[in-house]
Amino acid sequence: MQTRRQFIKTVGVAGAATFLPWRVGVRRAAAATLPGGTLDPGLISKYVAPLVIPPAMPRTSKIVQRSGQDIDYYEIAVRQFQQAILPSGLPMTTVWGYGSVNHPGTFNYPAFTIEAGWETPVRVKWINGLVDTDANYLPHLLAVDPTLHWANPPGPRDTRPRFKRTPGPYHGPVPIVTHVHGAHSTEESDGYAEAWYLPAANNIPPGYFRNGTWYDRFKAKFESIWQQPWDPGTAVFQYANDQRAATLWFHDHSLGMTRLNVYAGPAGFYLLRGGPSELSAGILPGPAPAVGDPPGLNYHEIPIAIQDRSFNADGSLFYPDSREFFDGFAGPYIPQSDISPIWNPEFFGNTIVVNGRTWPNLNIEPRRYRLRLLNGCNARFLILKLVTDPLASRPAAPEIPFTQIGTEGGFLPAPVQLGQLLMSPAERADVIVDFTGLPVGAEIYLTNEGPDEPFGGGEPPDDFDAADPNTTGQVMKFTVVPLTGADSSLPVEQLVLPAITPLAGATRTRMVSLNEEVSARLQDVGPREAVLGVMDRFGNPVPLMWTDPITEKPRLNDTEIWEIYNFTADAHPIHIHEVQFQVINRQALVADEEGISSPPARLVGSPFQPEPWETGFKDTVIAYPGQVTRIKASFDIPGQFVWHCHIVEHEDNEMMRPLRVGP
Ligand SMILES: [Cu+2]
Repeated sequence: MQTRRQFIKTVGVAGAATFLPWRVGVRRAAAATLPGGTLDPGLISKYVAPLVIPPAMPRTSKIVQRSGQDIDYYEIAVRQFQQAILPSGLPMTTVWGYGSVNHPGTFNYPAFTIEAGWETPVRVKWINGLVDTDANYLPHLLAVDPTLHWANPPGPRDTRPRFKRTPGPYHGPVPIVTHVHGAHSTEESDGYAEAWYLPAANNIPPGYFRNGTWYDRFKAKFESIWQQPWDPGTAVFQYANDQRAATLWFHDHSLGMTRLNVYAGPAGFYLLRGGPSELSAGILPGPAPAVGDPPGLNYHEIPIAIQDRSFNADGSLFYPDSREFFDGFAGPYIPQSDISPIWNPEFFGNTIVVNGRTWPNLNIEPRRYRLRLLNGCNARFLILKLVTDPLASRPAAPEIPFTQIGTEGGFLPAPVQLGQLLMSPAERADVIVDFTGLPVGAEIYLTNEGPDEPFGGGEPPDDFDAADPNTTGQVMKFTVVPLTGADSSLPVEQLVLPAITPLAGATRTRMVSLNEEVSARLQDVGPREAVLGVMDRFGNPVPLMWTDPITEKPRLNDTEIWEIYNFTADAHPIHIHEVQFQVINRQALVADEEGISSPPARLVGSPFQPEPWETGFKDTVIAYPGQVTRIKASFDIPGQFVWHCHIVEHEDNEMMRPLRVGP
């Protein structure tokens, strides 16, 4: 959603890039900084703190089963703590993060990495530990808008409550529920948005709902299957890990407050290894962190979570506490109008935080590295490049290529060499970067040329301005240090990736729609909410709310094509739970000069193929404005799931719908 509309000229980014020879020299560029908190991002020194490589999460125990595979068991809480996100000299930041309750040193933002083995189930007791030392609940770090359709513990739960006057933010106990993004989960373990739970605090106000509408049902189901109780303030989920080896991640998914819970910190990598869709050990650069590693071990497989954040001068996280921040609209709000008082349609931070630190540096050896990149931003699309001059005019010529080998659902059918990586929120890129031959002392910068505003496709500078080169246009630095040992990983030209078994033919094609709702009563106010829906047979979208009857009801084991019609001005990263899907193609719709399609939808031209990096399995796909995006998925686990936009501000305000597989 944006006020500035751009003409959508091109789609995606060019795969073929020219690589310039090594060069040095830094030029100054100037651009306005995004508004944010009271800490000027220009005052934050870059590349002074080392990148934190999240260690592996230690298990609580191994559960030995009489029959079948043993289970890796974890007890992981979300807690509040302080962390040095800003460089030394600046204050610490209060954040939330996951950690093992059996290992007190493991609480970190982002979380330590869960290392999962193929077909070895992982069971996690997810604990809502958002309490103080007296076991009283902690309120949210950020302003919770109680006028959305949200968890609403004061009740009625999981509703859009009614108000006689415009309310302030909710300060009560915080619901959480964790979703492993990309996991082939059963319903009771998927982190359904209405299966949230409050902490088991001493002072939960009387009459408050302590868990969401679906919690008790999933609790009963899990307990009957696995004979492990869900204690108050917890949920126990189990993941079969019966999917392709892949880069998954976990984060909060509570109804109507995911944007705030994730922004506060709880997220981490979940790496599934092994099985027939894995490469033999030693082919790719390694090692990755493992439990029990000696200190000082050099890692050559590194997960990198990129997030934008803003800060206040006291080190606290900044996130808007009023709608006015977004578009200046100062009211009247609900109930005098239909505009929520606090919710912002999107938020763009003015710093880049990588693995929990602003603009870190990683010392690298002149050899190959495997980087597992995650766009963990709320709303920001990233266009990443490796360059030697972080302030070069944009677009910069990429100087070191990425060889992308995997995406959300595991390895691609073949490596793809790319000059830049386009990543929407929640997408992952598993890449090899070859630093071989670089001189000791050389400095390489990971830069971002995505826009400091909603993305609608295309490239800078024609379609949008690249991110501010001084702040959000920079991500992290790599500094070359001497090689410590031979690189035994295969050169990328010799890589052969595991085969892809395409999904069977589809038995049904389903048309769904992405829509933006403006105020019904006010003129010249920006978006009120973003809405998913279906299509009627005349090509008109039928927007539907979270509470409308379920329309996406695949039969068990059916393979379906979903045609995602985008009637908004922006690209949306669409995520479907339970499945890893294939991108079939995209096709243009008749659109106005700004690239926006108005109903009824009319297809134009021929369908075009997915990008080379979209040819594996994915769980999140960019649906561009003025287009239909076609994906194919096989729904092989029955139950209640969701599909949604992964711009989490959208997801929180109606851009999520239930998905029911089977009866
Ligand atoms: Cu969206």
